[in-house]
Order: sequence, then structure tokens, then C-alpha cells
Amino acid sequence: MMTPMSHRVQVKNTIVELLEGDITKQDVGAIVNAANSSLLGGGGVDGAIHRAAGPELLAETKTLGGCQTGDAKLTGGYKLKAQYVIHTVGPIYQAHDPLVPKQLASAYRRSLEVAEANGIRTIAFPSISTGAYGYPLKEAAPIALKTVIDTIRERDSFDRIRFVLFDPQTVEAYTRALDQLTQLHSDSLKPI
Ligand code: AR6
Repeated sequence: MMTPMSHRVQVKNTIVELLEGDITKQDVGAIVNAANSSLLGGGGVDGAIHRAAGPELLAETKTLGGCQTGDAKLTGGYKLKAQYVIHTVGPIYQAHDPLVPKQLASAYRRSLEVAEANGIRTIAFPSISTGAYGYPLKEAAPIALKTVIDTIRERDSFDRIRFVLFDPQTVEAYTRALDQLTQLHSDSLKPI
């Protein structure tokens, strides 16, 4: 029997959802930025977030002393609708390097830990590392979703985690990965 692809699941008390769109427009507690370790801005989603937030964001990130790959740091959201930005640094893709998937998982996990420590209950993520950093979508999407879902299961302190995906191929890869996880964990992941 075919199970329909799902864009939204419930994990404990948290809704995890996939959306095609622009993360800078999201009205959530925090949006996550796929930054580089300088935290001084860049292209892709990083550039879009800095443009939408205004120059005060760069003024704040300049004071943070950068961020290591797999770690995350918090700033204000300035002109964004989101109250905060969580800046994380995903890995540059390297096939067959066992550290790389761990660093990608760590970027998601540390972002959620920073959110929790600051009482942020609704968070929007982009697809970290799958643009300029070259992580293949098919490999990155299951890591992203599994890490977020495992962290929610352990902590149960978020209302909504939204993946805001910029193009149809990214939506498709995440939808497939979410569907597979839902089939594997039908006891704890409820499509809604
Ligand atoms: N909303 C949501 N997703 C977006 C947006 C947006 N407004 N704009 C782009 N994306 P990338 P990375 C998607 O390259 O691979 C920067 O220069 C994009 O289509 O932004 O982690 C940093 O400064 C892709 O699916 O981030 C770093 O140097 C995803 O966001 C480096 O790029 C991630 O692509 C980080 O590379």
C-alpha cells in the first residue's frame, strides 16, 4: 500500500513541517542562518538574512568572535519578523570524511540547544550546507530531519520546527526523507 508523502508530523508536543519559501519572511521566534565561521556575512541564505535584518545584524555578529563548524550563536533579529537569529556553521562537504555528517548533525542540534536555552519555542531552519557548501541533498536531508526529531524527543521543549526550503528539489528531498522516517518510527511520528 502506498503511504502519502507527508509535509507535517507531530513528535511529542512539537510540530515538524516542511515549507517551500523564503526564510527571511518567517514570523517565528528564531530563524537559523547557514553562516560561515567568520559570522561576517556571505552569499545564499546568509546574505539574504543580513540584507533583510539590516546593518545592525552585522554590527552584532562582529562582536561574537566567529563560530566553529557545528556550533551555533544567537543574535537579535533586528528588521526581521523573527525575534532572533541563530547563526550556525555547517560543514563544507567532503565525501568519505566521517566527521562531515557529525558536523552537520551538530549544527542542527546546537541550534536547538541555543534556542532552548533562550526560551525560543518556534524555529525555522534552512537546508544547511546544501548550497555553497555542496552537501548532496539526498545525504543531508535525512541527517537534518533525524537530528531535529531526535533532539525534540529528548527535550520536548519546542512548539514548532519549520524547514523553509528554497526550491522544489530541496522540498522533494526533505519530503522523501520525512516520509521514510515516518514509516520507520510510526509509533512516535504522527503525520498530521
Ligand atoms: N530562504 C531559505 N533558503 C534559502 C534562501 C532563503 N532566503 N536563500 C538561499 N537558500 P547556502 P550553505 C537556500 O549556500 O550551503 C554563504 O555564503 C539555498 O538554496 O545559503 O550552508 C555562507 O556565508 C540552499 O538550499 O548555505 C557560507 O559561506 C540552502 O539555503 C556558505 O554560504 C543553503 O545554501 C554556507 O553554505
